Amino acid sequence: MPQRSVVTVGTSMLVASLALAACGTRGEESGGGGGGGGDKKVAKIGVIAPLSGDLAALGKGIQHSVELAVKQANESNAIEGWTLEVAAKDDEAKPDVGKNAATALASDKDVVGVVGTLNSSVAQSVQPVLAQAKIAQISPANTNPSLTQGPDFKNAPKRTYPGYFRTCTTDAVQGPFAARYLFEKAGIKKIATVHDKKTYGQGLVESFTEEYKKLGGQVVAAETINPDDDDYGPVISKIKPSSPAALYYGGEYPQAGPFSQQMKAAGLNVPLMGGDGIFSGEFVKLAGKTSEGDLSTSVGAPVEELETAKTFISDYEKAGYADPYEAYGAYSYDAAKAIIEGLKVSLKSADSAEAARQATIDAIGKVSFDGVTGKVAFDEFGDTTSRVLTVYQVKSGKWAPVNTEEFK
Ligand code: ABU
Repeated sequence: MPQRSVVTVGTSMLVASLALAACGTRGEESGGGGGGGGDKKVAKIGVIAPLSGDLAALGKGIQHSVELAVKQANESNAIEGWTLEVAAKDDEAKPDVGKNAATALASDKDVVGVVGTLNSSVAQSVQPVLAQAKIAQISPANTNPSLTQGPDFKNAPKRTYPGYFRTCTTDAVQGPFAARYLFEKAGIKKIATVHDKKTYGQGLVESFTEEYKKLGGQVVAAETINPDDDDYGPVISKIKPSSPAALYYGGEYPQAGPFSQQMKAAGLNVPLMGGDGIFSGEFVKLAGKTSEGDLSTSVGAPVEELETAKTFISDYEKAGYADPYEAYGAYSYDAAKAIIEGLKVSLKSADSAEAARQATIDAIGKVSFDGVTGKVAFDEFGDTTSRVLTVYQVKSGKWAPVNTEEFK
């Protein structure tokens, strides 16, 4: 049975769900596939992600992967006496909407942890709200380093939110990884950069540029676009005379796809490379046929090639979700599992979910298990201990892995 989710249930089920949740207990029949008998207490794992708009493909993959982890935990009676539920909120990829979503989840006494957000810029407004409520947050996708290590992460890293963790690596790794691939492996010595002025895009280009120049690469143009632009002609015209051998793009696929298409159409016929924000089938759809040869990096090894991901992939397919797990599904599943591992400790002797919030944060900091994406554990900043990344290239209209490495 698919796991119930606050945003996906029908009206009558939602009313029944709210009535039962108000009591803080749930009978087995309505407990979402839980084992064991008698009444159970309810603990909720929130999801904050873009469930509508341009980035919904990635956001829905996050939501369903959390639903799968929760469904399986209930089926195996992972936490005796407790039923887990998913409370998913749409952040529309906007910081202010994300803040409202976090506020709503924080005011729900049953919420003990949140998986999300997708966007680093949204995380910046969600972190303080969840921190104030002592709710653990694990992002499967935020890659901006400042979220875990503070604004001066290069010189004086300092953890700002003790309840914030992530299962993906950061752009302090992803940017240099891309720079080394382009300079050393692809032999590209002259590049142009473009970013969308957002937290993720700007940070990624900065960390890429620093490493690329250190290696001896030449940045022949460094341009920006606005987050709402859709005509990139003027920027492409500025870049073209500098004759770069490739273009490094900081931002996400809704703009990167059309940018790639427009630059090729304008005769700037060189590969566009971006980070995990463009690693989606949606990029290829938007960029069209001329995206052949474009590149991206993404966190971790290719999920489809991981022995450890085989069960996740087949369980996800069997569950029949309407949307694919996409770039962050496996990382979201591992994030939900990390929260569930924490809850196994924190809920053991808790009278209520709310009373277990701080203990959940403490327990998550100590988890160490073999997840779908590899070892799941966090360092002193809340960052994943894994530094594996992959370069992908568009081949025959699909992203294909070309190089997977642990960054050292
Ligand atoms: N990590 C790529 C997209 C999400 C973000 O960090 O903004």
